[in-house]
Amino acid sequence: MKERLQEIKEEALKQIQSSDDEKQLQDVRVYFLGKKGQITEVLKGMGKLSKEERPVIGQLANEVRDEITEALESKKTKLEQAAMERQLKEESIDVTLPGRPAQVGGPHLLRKVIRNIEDLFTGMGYQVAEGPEVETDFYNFESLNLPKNHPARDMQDSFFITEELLMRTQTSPVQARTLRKHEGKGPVKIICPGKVYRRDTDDATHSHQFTQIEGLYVDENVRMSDLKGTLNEFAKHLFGEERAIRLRPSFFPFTEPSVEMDISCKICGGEGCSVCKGSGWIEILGAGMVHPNVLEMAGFDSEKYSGFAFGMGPERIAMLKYGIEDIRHFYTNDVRFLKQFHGV
Ligand code: 2NL
Repeated sequence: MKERLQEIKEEALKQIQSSDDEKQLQDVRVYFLGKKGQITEVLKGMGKLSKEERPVIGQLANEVRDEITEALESKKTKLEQAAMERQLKEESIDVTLPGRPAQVGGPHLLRKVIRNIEDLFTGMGYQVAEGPEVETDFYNFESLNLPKNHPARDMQDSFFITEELLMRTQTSPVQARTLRKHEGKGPVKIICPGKVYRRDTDDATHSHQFTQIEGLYVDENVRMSDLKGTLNEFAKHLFGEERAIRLRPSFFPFTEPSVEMDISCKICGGEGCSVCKGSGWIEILGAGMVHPNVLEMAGFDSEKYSGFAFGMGPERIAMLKYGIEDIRHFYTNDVRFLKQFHGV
């Protein structure tokens, strides 16, 4: 029996040594130390031993059991340490690797065009004014010489919210509100950028939501020549010193007389090409002398005061300046499109 116990011990230690996971160790434990294990098997034969031999074998069996248990424990610890080391190695971070560059954003192209125009006009003494996008029928239409049922309202299909409220179709109501705040006293010199809404079907040149910049200068003795000089400065600032402007008669309900401004075509130098449709001129904005009715409705004496106003679409300006062929590019915000203008 002594030899058998010795054999069990050696065999167990060998198997423990060659185990390489916890499941194998558990099997070894059951096989040698379990209820039906090898040591129990040996102890069953104790009955045949003499009184003197029994405690000796018993003690030896205990020692073998303790040694195997200890070997199992220490192997288990070793396996756990190895697993931990492997995991640490796999999950380690190499802090010497180069970092990923951060994506740097920038203002949207439309924002930049609007800012550029704001900068020019604030340099000429204008102030930037803003107002609500949900507007009353009064400020959006009536105060601008567009009474209810006036046929000129058809020029701007609108999103009405109630009988009296709508999404503004132009930024002019901001100017009408600002004029009213001045309580009949000039000068008023403002530029109004912002979003406007019209019931239009979206395509390459139309959008149901777009932006506008309007300007207004009201004071004593403001004349058409002041308008022309201001617009000339604007055209040269945005499109280049070599550009010429021309004013053509037009119609707006809120100005009289009204004009449309064209700039000379840069692409063909006035010869005529596809961009200017053969005319040598490109339409940029609408303008005119503020209609006396608009001044009176805002509380200004139209005998004493006069003024000019103009309105333009920053999308159109940007499309001409940067050769953009579809207005929808401004709103879909594909970074590949936006990125092209980070430097401008
Ligand atoms: C265009 C034409 C224009 C105005 C806007 C205006 C505002 C007041 C009084 C008089 Cl408060 N006029 N605004 C005047 C003429 C033209 O816009 O084609 N815009 C894109």
